[in-house]
Amino acid sequence: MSGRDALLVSVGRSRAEAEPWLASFAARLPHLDVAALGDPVAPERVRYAAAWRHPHGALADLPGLRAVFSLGAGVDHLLADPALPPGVPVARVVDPDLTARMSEWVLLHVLGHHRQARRYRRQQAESRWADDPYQPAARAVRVGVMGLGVLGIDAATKLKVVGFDVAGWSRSPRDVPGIACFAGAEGLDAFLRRTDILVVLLPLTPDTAGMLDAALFAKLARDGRLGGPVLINAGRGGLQREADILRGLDDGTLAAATLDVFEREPLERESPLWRHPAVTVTPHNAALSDPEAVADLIAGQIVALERGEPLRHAVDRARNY
Ligand code: NDP
Ligand code: OXD
Repeated sequence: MSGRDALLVSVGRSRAEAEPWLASFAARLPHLDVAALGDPVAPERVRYAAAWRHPHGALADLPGLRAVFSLGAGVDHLLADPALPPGVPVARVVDPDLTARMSEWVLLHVLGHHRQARRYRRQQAESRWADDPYQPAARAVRVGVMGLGVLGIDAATKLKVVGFDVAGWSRSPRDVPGIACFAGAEGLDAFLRRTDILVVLLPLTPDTAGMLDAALFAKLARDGRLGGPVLINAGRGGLQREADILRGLDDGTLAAATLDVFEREPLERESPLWRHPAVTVTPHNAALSDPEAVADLIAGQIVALERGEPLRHAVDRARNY
């Protein structure tokens, strides 16, 4: 084995999952050995790690580790590892390709609820020609985006361009042109009260875990034009209480839901969410990380670090995102 610095890549549980990433990194970082978890690389040679849902403990005992890169925008999968070395900086993906994909998904599903896509699919299956003369204009539909970060701001801005009446909610106060901004626990109720379609793009942290529950759904607007509030979650499954979503859909607290993320993934075949007529399920693919784009980003970050520049897109480990 060489004595060169190494990048350790850990994706899921098998080497096969890591394969496309290994090739992408090796092509961009010829001065490093690019190793998969389990490859024979001396721990002290590992300077960098790039990980997505790695086995907990796999990044411990690497004395030369300078930075850990998430292969996605979220870092909850890394920070949940109690053995993640405490002093090592963690960076996440901020990539225009990923951001654009997420906004496409959000627009698709907000427009689908607004223009009653499920209803017309059902009618077509029944060969039934029936119109709804009371469809509201986009400007009469209030969309609330939870999380005004990289993804939330892009989605909110594009929803505004379509014509929706858009608000956003974040931890600290934000000023986004054209968007009514609310912040913190003190701003949450007012934000929910004016929301017909709730779009969730929050990270999973100890503060946000489980917050999409019955109490929150009960605070959404009851006077909207869609026959009841709609939930759209592409943040993380750990944000939501699925039993409360199902109860809310059945008792009318919620009119419909589109979910890309789940308490347990893959969503179990037995989950009633698959079959509920008011639920749309997508398989955690609202915004996939493209190995080429993300390898470009991370390779650029490593080269910049080696030039002595600060790590870009580092997360605040005390804040958990
Ligand atoms: P950012 O870190 O850029 O933004 C996070 C936003 O959430 C910020 O506005 C932040 O507030 C807000 N926030 C965090 N904690 C709280 C809180 N306790 N109360 C209120 N607001 C809070 O993240 P991104 O926009 O890049 O990504 C968001 C999440 O989307 C990721 O963490 C990931 O979980 C998910 N994701 C899902 C994908 C999918 O395919 N389903 C793909 C990519 C990402 P503030 O502005 O004050 O910091
Ligand atoms: C991400 C994701 O965080 O794909 O990037 O969920």
